[in-house]
Amino acid sequence: MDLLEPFSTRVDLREGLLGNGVHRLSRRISDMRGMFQDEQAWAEIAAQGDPLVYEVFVAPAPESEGHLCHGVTVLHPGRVGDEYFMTKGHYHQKSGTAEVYYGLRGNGLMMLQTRWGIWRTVDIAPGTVVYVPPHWGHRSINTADEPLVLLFAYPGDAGHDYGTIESSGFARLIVARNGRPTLVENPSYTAEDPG
Ligand code: S6P
Ligand code: ZN
Repeated sequence: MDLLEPFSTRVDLREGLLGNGVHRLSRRISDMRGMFQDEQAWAEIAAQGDPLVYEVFVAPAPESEGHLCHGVTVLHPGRVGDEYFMTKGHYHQKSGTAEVYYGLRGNGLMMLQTRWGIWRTVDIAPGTVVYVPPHWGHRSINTADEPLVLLFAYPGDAGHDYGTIESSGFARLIVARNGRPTLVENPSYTAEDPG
């Protein structure tokens, strides 16, 4: 039997997850080509400083069956045009795997969607636990002026499918209207055919 040594990590609400072996991934505006509706605004922001949109800090749990991958996402505040900063969003490659998120700091929402275009939003704030059931694609959106910090855990063998969201998007967008987060239809969304 492969026996992994128990370990702990520490969450810092500004710096993310800290500890030995924590892996840090950063996505800047330039890494998110095609994800925001206003392509001109995206290009201007990418050319003028290319700010960090989010960072993911992953604890050193193996990405394999039986393990729980876990970590912290720090999603910075900002907008591209009137669309709030958000994560790329993905489905799990192994579609029947779920995920849990726990809000640590800030305010925002999770956008959830099935491949056939059923969508839901769930608010997330400090103390909120969001359950992402199997088969739902998910994206986090920061609707506030401070970082949105989320703890997450998902099965180690879940895997990530980014391609579906990259090519089809989500059915709804969250944009600022009169300073308030508002749900609008995504004109470029295409659902998969349920067959
Ligand atoms: C992984 C989990 C999170 C996201 C992170 C960044 O299953 O949902 O760790 O990876 O919030 O989002 P994304 O869409 O770039 O992976
Ligand atoms: Zn996920």
